[in-house]
Amino acid sequence: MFMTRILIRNCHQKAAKEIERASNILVMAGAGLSTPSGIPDFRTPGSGVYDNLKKFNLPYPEAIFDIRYFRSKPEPFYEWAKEFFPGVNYQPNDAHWFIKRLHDHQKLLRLFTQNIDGLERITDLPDEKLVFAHGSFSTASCTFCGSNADIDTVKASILKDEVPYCTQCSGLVKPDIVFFGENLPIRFFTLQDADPELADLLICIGTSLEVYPFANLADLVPDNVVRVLINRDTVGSFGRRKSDIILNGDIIDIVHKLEKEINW
Ligand code: CNA
Repeated sequence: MFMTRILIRNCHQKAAKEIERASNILVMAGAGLSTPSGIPDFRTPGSGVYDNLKKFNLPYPEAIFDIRYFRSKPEPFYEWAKEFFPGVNYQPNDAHWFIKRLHDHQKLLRLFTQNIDGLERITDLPDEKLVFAHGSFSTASCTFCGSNADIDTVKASILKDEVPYCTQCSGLVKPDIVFFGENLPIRFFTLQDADPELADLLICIGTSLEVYPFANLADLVPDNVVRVLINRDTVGSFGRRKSDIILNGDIIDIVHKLEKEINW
């Protein structure tokens, strides 16, 4: 017990030292980053999005984010979107602010996020530092003709329980978040090629690393770059490289410990 505690404390110290040393930190994040804000992740048993979808009678849980299912039955997605539209019900938590602090200390190379809740933007991280790998609610377009739609009008419709239609072709309009069956933004691929080579530390936070191609990013940083995992469980290839630092536990507890070590 005593030994375990010492080891865990040393891990936080080690990670803190790496953060102090680094000046180009690549952060990759997933739904676990936002669970402390009250937004359920996909897979945590009992509280994840997929466990809360029973009322929609979906043929399979992922259908809510499947473009083919959406075209035939868009209401479940709009009902979900009404709850999670950025800035309506949820606010950034201390882990989002920890990433902002990395930027304030000129240490953040980029934050690649799978999250579509937009909480990173609310911390005022500049767009140039952000990659919304699975899109975001900041723009919207027609799923039929691709025309851009005014996001404020789309938001107003969704909040009023009205299905938004395209003004050009009457097709279904949705915010530009990436559904299963749709391509990731080009910005993701461009920076996925460039950033790993520039990074001098990788921090992976709150993701099961089960969704590709996003999950690949963790393996694209060169072997000599230390990788820090902040997550309840050990995921992906973490632990396979000798220099990996694995911080298992609650994200908020961990970032508080790191900030204390760094004296932020
Ligand atoms: P996931 O598969 O649900 O994994 C989340 C991971 O975070 C799991 O390993 C959890 O154990 C861990 N975790 C959750 N809460 C905590 C916590 N408080 N402390 C420590 N660890 C925690 O989610 P991924 O992001 O890996 O999956 C990718 C999907 C989820 C993407 O397509 C996202 O768009 C999608 N998603 C996004 C949101 C959002 O925008 N907030 C919410 C739900 C799903």
